[in-house]
This record gives sequence, structure tokens and C-alpha cells, in this order.
Amino acid sequence: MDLKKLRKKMRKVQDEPRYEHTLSVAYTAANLAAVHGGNVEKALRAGMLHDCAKCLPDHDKLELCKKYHIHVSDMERRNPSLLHAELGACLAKELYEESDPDVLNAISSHTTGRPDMSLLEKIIFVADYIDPGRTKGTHLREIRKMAYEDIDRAVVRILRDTLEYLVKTKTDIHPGTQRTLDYYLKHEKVS
Ligand code: DGI
Ligand code: FE
Ligand code: FE
Repeated sequence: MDLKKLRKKMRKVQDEPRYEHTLSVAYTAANLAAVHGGNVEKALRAGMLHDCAKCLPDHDKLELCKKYHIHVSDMERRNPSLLHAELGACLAKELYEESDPDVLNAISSHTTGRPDMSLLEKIIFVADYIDPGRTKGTHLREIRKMAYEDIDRAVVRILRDTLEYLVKTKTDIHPGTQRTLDYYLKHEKVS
């Protein structure tokens, strides 16, 4: 689906702040792709689509997961918001004509990350965090700069800060988030 049409669709299914975030992530992802030698066009599409399932009511998220045979763990049932990434990839394919596997993976892994992410997946994961409209988040200034200089270090830093925040706020940790950090601490340069 072309970008103009995608913008129209997202404007319909997202509330205003979410739509602003979506545009912001898409353009940030495009810049990251340009800097890191990725595909700018795919970065824009993945950015536009990454939160396409975010604004559905929890009940609808759970129903749609059933429809698309997405496995829902007990932890995810208690935190249905976490399902918007994997569900988003299914909706991107079904409703928004996205067939590129890398774009679909980037949508699917954008919340928890996953071990051995492609460049595009890292770009969306990072762009979601450094969206210029975002004001909350530790080390944002530093991570924004790092994202353009060393994206792997930015991925590790975001995962660490996210996990620290989850511990501090006594929020359930998704095993995927921990698994991703463990992987990158083992395989990448550690900050
Ligand atoms: O959809 P966005 O708000 O743009 O961002 P996102 O897809 O990264 O999801 C946002 C929330 O997901 C953010 O507040 C952190 C949370 N999150 C990430 N990992 C975990 C988590 N929440 C829980 N409960 N457990 C996790 O491991
Ligand atoms: Fe999201
Ligand atoms: Fe997002």
C-alpha cells in the first residue's frame, strides 16, 4: 500500500496522539535507514504500520489473536497491550497489503525486540523509543545521538532502560524483553 493511503488508514484507526507518534516514528526510521544503509521505503512503511493494532480495545485484541492463531501467554492475557506488536503484523498483512517479511517482522518485534534482529527491526525498535515527540524515557538525549552512531549500542541501552523501568514500577517483565537483552549482552559490544 502506498504511503499516502497508509497515512489515511492510520489516521482512521488511531487516536490523534498515536497518529502523530506513528508519523514521527516513520520519519525517524527513514532517517535511521538512510544513515545506516537500510531501505528507506521499507522503514517508512514499517514505521507507519508498527502501531496499527495499538488502539484496539483489549477485548478486540484478544479476540483477533484467537482469529489469527496467535499464542497468548498468561502474562500477555494480563497485559493485552503487549499483543499489539504481533497482532499488528497480522493486520498489516491482512488489512494493509504488507507482504514484505522484514517489514512484518519489524512490526512484530517492535515492543520486546528479539534476538538477532535485522537492521530494519533494530531501526523500528529504536525509532519507536527515540520518537522526537516522546519526552519520557531515561537517557533520551544520549540514546538519540547513539542511534545514529551505533545502533546496536542504542538497542542494548533501550532494553536496559526499559527493563530497569519495569522493575522500578513493579511491572511484569515479558520473557521476550529479557531474552532480547540477554542475547545482545552476549553478542554485541556492551555499553
Ligand atoms: O506502542 P508504543 O507505546 O509506541 O511502544 P511499545 O510498543 O514499545 O510499547 C509500550 C510499552 O511496552 C512500554 O511502556 C514498555 C512496555 N513493555 C516493553 N517490554 C515490556 C513492556 N511491558 C511489560 N509489562 N513487560 C515488558 O517486558
Ligand atoms: Fe508499539
Ligand atoms: Fe510505537
